[in-house]
Amino acid sequence: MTFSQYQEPIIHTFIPTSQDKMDLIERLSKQFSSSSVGFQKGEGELACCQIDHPRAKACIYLNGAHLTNWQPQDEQPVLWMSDNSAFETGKPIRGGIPICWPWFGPHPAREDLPQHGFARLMTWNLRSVIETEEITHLILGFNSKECDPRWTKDEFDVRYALSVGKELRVELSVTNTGNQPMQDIGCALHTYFSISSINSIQIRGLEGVSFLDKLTGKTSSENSPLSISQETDRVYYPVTETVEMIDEGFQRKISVAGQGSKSTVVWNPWVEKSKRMADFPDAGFQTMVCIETANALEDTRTISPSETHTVSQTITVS
Ligand code: TA6
Repeated sequence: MTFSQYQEPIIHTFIPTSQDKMDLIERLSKQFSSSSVGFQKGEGELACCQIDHPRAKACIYLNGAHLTNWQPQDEQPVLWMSDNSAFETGKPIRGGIPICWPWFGPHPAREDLPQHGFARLMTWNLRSVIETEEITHLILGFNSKECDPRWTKDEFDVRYALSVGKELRVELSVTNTGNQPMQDIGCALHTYFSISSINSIQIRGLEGVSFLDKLTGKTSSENSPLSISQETDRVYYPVTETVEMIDEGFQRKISVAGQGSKSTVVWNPWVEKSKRMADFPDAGFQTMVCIETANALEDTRTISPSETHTVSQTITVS
């Protein structure tokens, strides 16, 4: 079926089925498969949604609502994936776009809670698939009733919308469904970009912006575009401009536009930290860099009862 036949977007809304015998993949296929969307057991037999749209290919795992691949038509893959990543329910996937929520980094008060929150450890529900000539649009979600009560007392509904096409837009929306404010909510769309070589890129748009160097604890700013030649772990704040990465080797510019966020994280583990991460190849630092649209450090948010806070990242390649 070609896309020109579509007059209106086709909307498949997931209607929870009763307890049936079909396994997750069959159930998803029955509810949502269409010309650009299919479901299969991916790495580690985890359920994943494969998108094969004329404008772009993509792969999303229900584990963490984790986008592991986005490749626009006539482009190389834009996201970096670790060859050593774990693919196990409840474990973070290394690469693509991990969703860090409802805190970024270590939990501010509790060592027993996972780094970067629990959203990337959850198996999310697929809620809708919309297809048009330009994009395939998915919404995944979960709510506080599905969470381990040890993690949080807040009541919420989390939605993650992906618009996959010539450009990629990912949008994390949180609605406070309780009657208490949700305090100090942090997050990061922790995007791993695939690059030709760490020596061939330059990051623009952060010149003059203050950043916390997490390796030294010092805050400073630089007036020139950022090149990376050592371990880099910086939280820039306040960021108001689109961040651009120029990749001489791949002859492409990747633009990262954030909304609902004033902090951007730039990370490359370099040599020693790469060796210390079991799910990260020793040489992996040479072909990746993270540019993360975040609510980190002083940019965490309070979400009032019945309020919705949205953070989005729009990525374009030229
Ligand atoms: O965003 C940068 C960072 O906070 C680094 O400090 C490093 O820990 C990275 O995230 C990866 O964290 P992860 O828990 O995914 O290994």
